[in-house]
Amino acid sequence: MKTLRQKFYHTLSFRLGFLAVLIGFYWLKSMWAYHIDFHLGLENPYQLFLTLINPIPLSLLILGIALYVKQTKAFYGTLLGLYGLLNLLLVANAIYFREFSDFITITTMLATSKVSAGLGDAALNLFRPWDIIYLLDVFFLVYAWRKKIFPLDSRPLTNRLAIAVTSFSALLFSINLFLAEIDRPELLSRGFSNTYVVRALGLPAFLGYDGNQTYKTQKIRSEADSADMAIVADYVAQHQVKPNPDYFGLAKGKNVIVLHLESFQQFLIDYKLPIDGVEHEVAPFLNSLYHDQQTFSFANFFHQVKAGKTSDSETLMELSLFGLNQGSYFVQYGGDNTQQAAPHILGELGNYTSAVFHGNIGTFWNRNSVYKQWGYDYWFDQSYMSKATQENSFQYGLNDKVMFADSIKYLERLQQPFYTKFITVSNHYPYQNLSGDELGFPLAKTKDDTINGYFATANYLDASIKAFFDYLKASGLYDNSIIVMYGDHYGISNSRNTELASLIGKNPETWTDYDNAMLQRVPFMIHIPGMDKGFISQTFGGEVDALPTLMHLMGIDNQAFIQLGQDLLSKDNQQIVAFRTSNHVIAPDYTSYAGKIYKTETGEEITNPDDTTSVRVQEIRDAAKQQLSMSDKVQTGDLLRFYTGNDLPKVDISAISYIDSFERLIAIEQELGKQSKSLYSQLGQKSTQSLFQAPTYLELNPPPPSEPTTKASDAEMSESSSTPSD
Ligand code: GP9
Ligand code: MN
Repeated sequence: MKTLRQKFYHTLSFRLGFLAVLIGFYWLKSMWAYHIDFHLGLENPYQLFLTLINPIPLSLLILGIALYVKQTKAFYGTLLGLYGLLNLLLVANAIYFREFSDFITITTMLATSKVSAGLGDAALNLFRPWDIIYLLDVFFLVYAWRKKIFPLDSRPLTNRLAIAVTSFSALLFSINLFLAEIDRPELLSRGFSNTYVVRALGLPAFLGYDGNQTYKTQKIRSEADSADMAIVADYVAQHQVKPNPDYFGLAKGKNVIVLHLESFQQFLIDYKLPIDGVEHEVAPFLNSLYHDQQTFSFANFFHQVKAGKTSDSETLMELSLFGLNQGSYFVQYGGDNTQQAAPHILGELGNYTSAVFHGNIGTFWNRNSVYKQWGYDYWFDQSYMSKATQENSFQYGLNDKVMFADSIKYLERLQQPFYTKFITVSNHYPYQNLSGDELGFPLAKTKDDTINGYFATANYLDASIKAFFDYLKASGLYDNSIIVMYGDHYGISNSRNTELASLIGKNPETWTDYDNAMLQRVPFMIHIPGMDKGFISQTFGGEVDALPTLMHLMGIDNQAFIQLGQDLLSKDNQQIVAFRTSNHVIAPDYTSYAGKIYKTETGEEITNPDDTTSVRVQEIRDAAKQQLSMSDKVQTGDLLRFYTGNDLPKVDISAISYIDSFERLIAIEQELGKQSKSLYSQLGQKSTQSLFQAPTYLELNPPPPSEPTTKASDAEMSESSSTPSD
């Protein structure tokens, strides 16, 4: 009688047997990835069943290619090579998913050089000790090879048998596809979400599907024409809302300063981090602005980004159009498409000078090209600022205080009015980016270091914003500027939310998708110094609504522009917030998230909706879908090249250069002479750089004298004081 081990070794000694064992390994690892690393949102046992079968057909198809190779070593080499590729795809996705909650697409792969500059440390941080599981088969194979536990099979399969295996795998895949369609009709033609495809068909199928999508996108662009533009223009005309006369033009002619609050979520507003019975206010300065009468604050404002994260938020905020369903709009289209962005509109209609300040390299997210297309006159990236060192920066750029400090030199030379954007970055994943005297804000004590560090970096961001406001006031810029602030996207991804739950007074056991949805709120505040009409609005909106809101405050009616959002201060706002991810939508009455329906006010799940509810939920789902599809038409078809509804000229990118910007600013000042409206000129050629003061955390919160010394001296004091009276 053969032992089990002998049987196993015997199986391995056949080409087909060895292949079957590899498929077995791949299956096991896939199960681990599906159920531990990915969040596939399985809704029923049938979907679970699909995940159990889907790794087999395509791994058999792919590994089966090796069966056509006759020569022994070449066969094993090909087989292991293909096996390595399959596994690479699996492991890379498992790690990628941890931060992006999505799968790697063809475009992500093609764009990695553009987007991953400096990802190094962050990527390392994404590894987990249990990732060793993904290497167990490698250990086994190395062991088997060293110990020669089975002989290599030198008998090739006949072509007929190899073809039979290929055909069998194709048949299995057809069955898989058929079963998947039962669960989700039109799975591939309608492309609900990447997650749906992976959980039904597996990763290689998703990659193939995605490749086909990418090819089609290129085709869409070349096939689009002015008739498509007319459809979108019609939609926009029907959905635009009238400005609110109470607020229209309130900020007309003022400088606009946009502050991008990296990864800052709305739950941090008014939040106090409880540690050992002591509460620590995370964002005291932003909280004060939030409640200020000079600020329009929005309590129900949601980010709408997908894989393009920061770049998606910029697209939404400054084009009032969405990013893409896959990858980053900046990377794929932003450098080429005709676009009517905020800096260009204000430049043409209000003679604004525009500039972006950010402490990362200029190529990240393809910004060097995109900002030109958007008509930004200046782009002050890291090359215009301090040299990055271990102390003053991390992999995504300079610390915010350094970035603000180094920006003043250029800001004070800009002709007014100006439209400027400052992109902060210190509060960026993995939230361990501070050092030296900036350390000190208490770390939370959960099992997840990403969560633990988040509050400290957010507090640093808050302090940086305060320092910048102090500068604006001291320099005088404050009085004729408005300051727009927004959180770009979540900082804590859904996969970590149950760990976060207890810190925000929730029970991780009863955590729902509704809670995930509500955590996608980010701050949106428009601070207008000297204005007293500010309030905290409960209106539901998203980043796509920011530009119409801003334009109306600036006194520019957005009627003639292809902007998909609605002014949040208008009385006619429809308050339907489309998420870019997986058909989620939120309205004041209902929230539809991950296929479930909730009452937005209470979070109560509605499992058996009555007719009225169903009709209404369908209505908001359709509205969101339509808005996204209009955006996709514009973005992927490059439709604004056909738009004639306003006379905004196309941006002349050949007239824009981001080299020697400081010299050009000075030349403009000199040319204008007495007419120069830069702050520097207005102050009689005096620099305001020294007015920016950003005390460190330790300076702001000096530690109390250390415990033992205090006790010792207390004891001494009481001893010495008590002795005489005795
Ligand atoms: C990089 C910064 C971060 O320059 O804006 O982008 P993100 O990783 O948040 O998309
Ligand atoms: Mn970001």
